[in-house]
Amino acid sequence: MNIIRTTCNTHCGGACPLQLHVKGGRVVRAETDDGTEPQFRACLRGRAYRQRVYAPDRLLYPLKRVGERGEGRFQRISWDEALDTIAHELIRVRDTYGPAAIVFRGGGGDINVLHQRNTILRVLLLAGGCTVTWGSLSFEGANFSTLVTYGTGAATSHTLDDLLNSRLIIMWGWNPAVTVHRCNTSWYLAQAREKGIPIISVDPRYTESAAIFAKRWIPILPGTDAAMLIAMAYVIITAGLTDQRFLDRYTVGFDRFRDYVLGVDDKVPKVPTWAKAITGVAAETITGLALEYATTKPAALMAGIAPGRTAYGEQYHRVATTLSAMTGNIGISGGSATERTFGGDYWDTPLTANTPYRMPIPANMVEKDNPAPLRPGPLQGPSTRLNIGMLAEAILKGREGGYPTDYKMLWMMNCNYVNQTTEVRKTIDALRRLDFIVVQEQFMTPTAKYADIILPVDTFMERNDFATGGVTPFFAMVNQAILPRGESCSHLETAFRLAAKLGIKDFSDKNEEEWLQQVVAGYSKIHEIPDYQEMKLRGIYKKKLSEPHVAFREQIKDPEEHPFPTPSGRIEIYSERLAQMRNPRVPPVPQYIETWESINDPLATKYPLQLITTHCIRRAHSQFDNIPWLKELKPQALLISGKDAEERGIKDGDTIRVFNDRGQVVILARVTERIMSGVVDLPEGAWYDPDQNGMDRGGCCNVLTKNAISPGGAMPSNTTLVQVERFEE
Ligand SMILES: Nc1nc2c(c(=O)[nH]1)N[C@H]1C(S)=C(S)[C@@H](COP(=O)(O)OP(=O)(O)OC[C@H]3O[C@@H](n4cnc5c(=O)[nH]c(N)nc54)[C@H](O)[C@@H]3O)O[C@H]1N2
Ligand SMILES: Nc1nc2c(c(=O)[nH]1)N[C@H]1C(S)=C(S)[C@@H](COP(=O)(O)OP(=O)(O)OC[C@H]3O[C@@H](n4cnc5c(=O)[nH]c(N)nc54)[C@H](O)[C@@H]3O)O[C@H]1N2
Ligand SMILES: [Mo]
Repeated sequence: MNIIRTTCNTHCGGACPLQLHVKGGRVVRAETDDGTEPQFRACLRGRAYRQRVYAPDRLLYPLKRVGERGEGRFQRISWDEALDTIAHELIRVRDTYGPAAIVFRGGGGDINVLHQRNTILRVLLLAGGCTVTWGSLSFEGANFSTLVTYGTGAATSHTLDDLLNSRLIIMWGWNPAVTVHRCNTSWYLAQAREKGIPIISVDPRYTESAAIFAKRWIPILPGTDAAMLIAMAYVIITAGLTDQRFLDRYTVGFDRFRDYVLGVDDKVPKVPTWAKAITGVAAETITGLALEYATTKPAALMAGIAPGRTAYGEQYHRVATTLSAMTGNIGISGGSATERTFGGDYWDTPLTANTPYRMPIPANMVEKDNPAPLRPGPLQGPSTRLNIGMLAEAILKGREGGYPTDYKMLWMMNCNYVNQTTEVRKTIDALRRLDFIVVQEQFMTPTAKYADIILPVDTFMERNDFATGGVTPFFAMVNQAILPRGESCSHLETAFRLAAKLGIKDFSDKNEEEWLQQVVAGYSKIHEIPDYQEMKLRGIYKKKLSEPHVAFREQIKDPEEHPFPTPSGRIEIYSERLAQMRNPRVPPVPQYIETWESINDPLATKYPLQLITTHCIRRAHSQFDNIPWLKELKPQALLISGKDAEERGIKDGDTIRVFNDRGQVVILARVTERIMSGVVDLPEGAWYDPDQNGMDRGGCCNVLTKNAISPGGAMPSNTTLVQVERFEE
C-alpha cells in the first residue's frame, strides 16, 4: 500500500489536501489533511472523488459522432484518427474562413497551474490564431467594479485569517459553508463566531452559513442589493457618520454620490422607505444595519459575487465599495475592500498569461490589428473577443449581426457550456449551426453530446500539477496516484499530440515534470517555498504570515508613494472614464438601476417568482452531478417558500413544473421556510436532460435563465422570472 499526497481543486477554489491510499494501481481510500495546524480538510466532493475516477460512465477513448449532432450517438476511434480529423478541420476552417472563425472556450476544470486552458490555446495560437473570450461567468460584475474603482482586479482580498480582526462581519450574498471560497473560510468564520464577533447574513435564503455563523438573517429580493446599500449610505450620511478624513484623502467624487443619495438632482432622497419598497427589507432593519456598520470599526462587508450576477450587478459591487470607503474600512486589518469574496490570490498575482511560471501564450494573429485590452467591453472598448456568456449570440448572428466574422468551429475544454451558460435552448440552436465542435471531456455531459469529436481527459489523480490556496496562504502539489484510465489523457499531453499533428515544432521544450519544476522555481522567487523535490514529498506547504494580508494596506498607509492605479490615483467613487461613456446604464457614480425581469416588470403577472440559481454543496457546478454517493445526499429540487407553495397547492416532495417563455423544468419541490416568499432557487449545475417533449427532467436552471449580459459584462443568471405549478404525468 502506498500513500500519495495530492490536492483536489476541482472548480471550487478549495485546493484541499488528499492522501490517497493506492493498492495494486487502484485508489482504494481517500483521507484528507491530518498534519500540522491549521489543517485543511477536504469536503464531501474530494472524499467522493474516487467514484468519479472509477465511474462506469467515464469517457476512456476518443469518440466521433455518428448520429445527428446532439443525439448522443458516438463511435470509438483511435487518437490518431481523432487528431487527424481535428487537424484537418482546423486547417480547413482557418484557410477557408480565416482563423477568427475558430472559437476557443476554456473553463475552470481543476484550478491548477499546468493542466488547463493555456495548453490547447497555445497550440491554436501557434497554428494561426483563434477567437477567444473575455470576462468571467463568476464575478465579472466585481471585476468591472474593481477595475473602475481601484484600477486593478488583482490582490483585492484579505487573507481570511483577518476576519478574526473584524468587529462585525456582514455576509452579503455569501455562503462559504457551501461554496468553500478557498479552503478553511468556514473555519475562520467559526472562530469569529466563537470569539463573539457578530455576523449578519443578507440573502434571499437562510443559508447554511447563516444558520451556523450568523446572529441575524436579513432576507432581500434578488437584484435589489444596490438599493439597500444606497439607503444605508443615506442613513450614514444623514447621521453624520461618514469618515470624511478617509474620503478626502483617498477617494474622488464622493460629493456626487452624496448628491445622488440625497436626491439633489432627481428629487428622490434614497431613504430607507424608498429602499424598502424595492428590496422588501423593513426600513428599521436598513437603518439599524447602517448604524451598526458605521459605528463598529473595523467591519468587514463581505460582498459576495452572486448579487453581482444580476442585470446591473456591477452597480451593487460599486456601492458596496463606496460604503466601505465611507466607513474607512478599506486597507485596514479587519475591514474589507468588498471585492470578489471568491478571492484571487492574496499576493499580486503572477498568474497572468505571460509569466515564466505558466505556459506562455503567443500573440494571437486574430487580434493583430486590434490588440485586445485585458477586459474589453464597455470599459476598455471593442475587440474581437467574445463575452464568455454570449457565444451563442455571436454564432447565431455572425457578420450580419455586426460580429467580425461568421463562426464555424468551436473548441471547448474544461467547460460544460450548454449546461452552465444562460438559455440552454439558444446555445443548442447555435451549436447546431457550426461546422465542427471539439470537446475535451471526462463524461458525456450535455455539452459533449454536441461534439463531433470528443477527446477523453484524465483526472487530477492521474497526473501531476501545482495549486495555490489563494487567499489562504499555502502551496500544494498534485501528485499522480494512478495511471490514466483507458486512453484518457492530460491536457498537456493532448496539446503535445495536437501540436505534432499540426507540425508545430515550438509548442514546448519541457515535459510535465520540467514544467512543474519551473513553476515551483518561479513561485519560490516571490515566496519562500521548499524546492521541487520537497514540495513533491510534503504535498503541501503551509505558509506562516507574520500578519494577515490586508488588501491596499500600502495605498492607505502611504498614498503619496502608493497611489491606486486609477487615472486619479485614488479610489474612484466617481469615474471620469465612465462619465465619458455617456451611457445611463453605466453611470459615473454607482446607482440603483432596476433589473429587467424584476417584480415590477409586466412579465411578472405571468411569471411572478424570482429565480436564483445557487451553487450546490454536492457539485462543483455541473461536475459531480453524476456521482451516486453525492446524488443520494441531495436530490435536485426547487426551493420554494411555504407561502408560495401553499398558494399553488404544492407540498414538499411534489413534482412540479418550473417555466417561463424560455423553457420548462420538471423537478421535485422542496418546501421550506429557509427561502423568502417571492423567490425560488434551482441550484445550478444539474445536467440538462430533455424528455421527448423538450421538458428538462434533470433540473438544469439555465433552461430558464436569459441570455444577456449586464452593461459591465456580467452574466445575469440571478435575474429571471418564472412560474411554478404542480405537475402530473
Ligand atoms: N460546493 C460548491 N462550491 C463552489 C462552487 C460550486 O459549484 N459548488 N462553485 C465555485 C465557483 S466557480 C464560484 S464562482 C463560487 C460561487 O459562489 P457564490 O456566487 O457566492 O455562490 P451562490 O451560491 O451562487 O450565491 C451565494 C449566495 O448568494 C445568494 N444570492 C443569490 N442572488 C442574490 C442576490 O441578488 N442578492 C443577495 N443578497 N444574495 C443573493 C444565494 O442565496 C446564496 O446563498 O463558488 C465556488 N465554490
Ligand atoms: N444559472 C447559473 N449558471 C451558472 C452559474 C450560476 O450561478 N447560475 N455559475 C457560473 C459560474 S460561477 C461558473 S464558474 C460556471 C462554470 O461553468 P463551467 O466551467 O462550464 O462548468 P463545470 O461544470 O465546472 O464544467 C467543467 C467541465 O469540464 C470537464 N473537464 C474536462 N477536463 C477536465 C479536467 O481536466 N478537470 C476537471 N475537473 N474537469 C474537466 C468536466 O468534466 C466538466 O464537465 O458556471 C456558471 N453558470
Ligand atoms: Mo465561478
